[in-house]
Amino acid sequence: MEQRRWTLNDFDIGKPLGKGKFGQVYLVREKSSNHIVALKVLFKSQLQHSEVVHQLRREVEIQSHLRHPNILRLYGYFYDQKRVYLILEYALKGELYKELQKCKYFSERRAATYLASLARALIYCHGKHVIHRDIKPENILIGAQGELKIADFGWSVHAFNRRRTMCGTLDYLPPEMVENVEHDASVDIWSLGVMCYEFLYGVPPFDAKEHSETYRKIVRVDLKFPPKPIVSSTAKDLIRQMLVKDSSQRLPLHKLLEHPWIVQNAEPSGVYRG
Ligand code: AK5
Repeated sequence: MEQRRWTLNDFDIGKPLGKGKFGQVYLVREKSSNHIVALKVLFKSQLQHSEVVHQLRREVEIQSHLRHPNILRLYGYFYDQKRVYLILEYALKGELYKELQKCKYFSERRAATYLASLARALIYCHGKHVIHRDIKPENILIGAQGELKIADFGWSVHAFNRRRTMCGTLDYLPPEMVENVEHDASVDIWSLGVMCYEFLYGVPPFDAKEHSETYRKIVRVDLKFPPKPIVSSTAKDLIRQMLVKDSSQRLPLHKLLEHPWIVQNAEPSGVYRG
């Protein structure tokens, strides 16, 4: 999929893969190469707010510079009068949150393998001064080999771009973001800590019925480990080192890769095959 001008006529449209924010995603085949990709269709009428258009432009710009096996590729985009189309890598095994729902929670081997692959993807992003800020199972897909693919950069920013208002779930956000103070790449360490907990327990750590209750738990770092399912103390140690209120004290991602729980449990190949 080289750089060129695309139109809808270049693709055979297959089954819908799902409905994301602002649009529908289809499995499609590029006619001349037979390449299978995912095509996201965004309606311009729903992108009217200049804020969203700005965000989309920024995202396409950021994505075009990222190449990593654990980050879903954005190959290109095109548009017509009514729609904007994003040409995305197709992730064969679908959505991570569905896998988690199906299994309820993951084994330590699976969780550690996933965590290490996400840490490597984020180390790569941070090296390019991109902080993701929206790491959660809903934004992660699974490729043909079982490898994770961070898929949605809808809220990613370049590191010099700080502070903004938020909407949606608070569950994965660190104290400095829910309190809307300055933040940096260490926000992604926090979100990864939340994900690690969710992989092992099936629910995020600050989950609550009320938004206000989740907010309170996050800012106090009200972290509790239920007795069931049984989780090793090395896993809990790692989670405690990531979910630290003072962002400068969170375990750096390269140290996460050296943590005993990761070293002992993660597949060296970086791929969980079950
Ligand atoms: C939209 C409006 C405003 C930003 C955006 C950008 C990059 O991935 C996006 C955006 C994605 C979305 C492949 C599967 C899917 C599935 C997706 C589509 C995922 Br299911 N099996 N294989 N994809 S679902 O939408 N990704 C993206 C790099 O909409 N940005 C501002």
